[in-house]
Amino acid sequence: MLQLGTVLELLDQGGFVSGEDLATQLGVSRTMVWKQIQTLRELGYKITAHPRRGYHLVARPDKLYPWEVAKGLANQLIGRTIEYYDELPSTNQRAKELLAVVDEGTVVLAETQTAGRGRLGRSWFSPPGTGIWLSIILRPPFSPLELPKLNLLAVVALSRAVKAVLGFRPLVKWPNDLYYQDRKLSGILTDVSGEWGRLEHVILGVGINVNQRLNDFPPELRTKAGSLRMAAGRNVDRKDLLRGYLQCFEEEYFYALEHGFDRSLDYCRQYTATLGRAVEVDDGKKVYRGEAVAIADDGALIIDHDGQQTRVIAGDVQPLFDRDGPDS
Ligand code: BT5
Repeated sequence: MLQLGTVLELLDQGGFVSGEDLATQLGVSRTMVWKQIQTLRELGYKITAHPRRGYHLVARPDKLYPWEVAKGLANQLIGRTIEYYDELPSTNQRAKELLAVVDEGTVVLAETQTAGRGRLGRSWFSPPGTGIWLSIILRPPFSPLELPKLNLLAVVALSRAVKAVLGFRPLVKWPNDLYYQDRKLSGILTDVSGEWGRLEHVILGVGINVNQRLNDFPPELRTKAGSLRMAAGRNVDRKDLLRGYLQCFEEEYFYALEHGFDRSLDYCRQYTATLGRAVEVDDGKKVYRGEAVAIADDGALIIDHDGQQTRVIAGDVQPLFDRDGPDS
């Protein structure tokens, strides 16, 4: 597969490249070059061949092939290895199977998931070609108590990446979602393993809706899910966005390793889809109705309700009204 990336680089000069030149530069036979071109065509690359002038790369497919994502990505850890699949039940599940044999920072990626998972046994809609469904394998030196902050960090990195690549800034919805205009663009599912008090592995699963139109979502999601395309009003290059996300994630993660999570938490407080709103919070044991007033330094949400304040470490938050209040 590495060779395919090299062939593409040579073809990517804009014009025509002769089979002979390719063979010389790659140090292989012309038959081998032809085979590689065929493989690229099967992968969806549009390559024309002219008898005298040679090969010409006309178009690339809309696929998240590792060599495409790696182009121009200077990361030291995150996404240095990308395990790519056309289809998986769930990238988190595959990441779990690979834990023992892959390095930290490995990213497991699938064009579609047949059994994509949300939290608490819920399902995650992951159609082919329109989203980014990935898992990042981490071995962070954090305690399990820091997981809520790591979840938020993953959402912050995505918000930053969208701002950098597309120019608008989606908001962080505590504890694990990215929202734009009250629609969910992305969710995070973290699976962990380790002994008490120590995290051995973290599998950070990230689902990002990129190019879906409203009607691509199943009816039950149409009032609450959104995509970056719907927000931007145009088609979004999934490769650019994914590269941007891996860059922002590494930057945010390295910063937290060195200085802690304060910067990520401040971002959550500033660009929040949760704070200052009347909400209903279900922490799995109890349901609170009140106002989300703060995110604490350990990542917990503070709810003001019935004349008292409660800290919630993990749970589901539903706004009680639209953004503009009960009368809108
Ligand atoms: C999440 O759960 O938001 C975590 C989603 C994580 C998905 C990624 S994709 C890669 C990796 N591999 C996996 O198998 N999973 C991860 P939660 O907060 O429980 O939200 C789930 C709820 O969101 C569902 O019950 C639906 O109501 C809604 N939902 C499902 N698919 C959605 C979608 N594509 N976009 C927006 N909302 C969706």
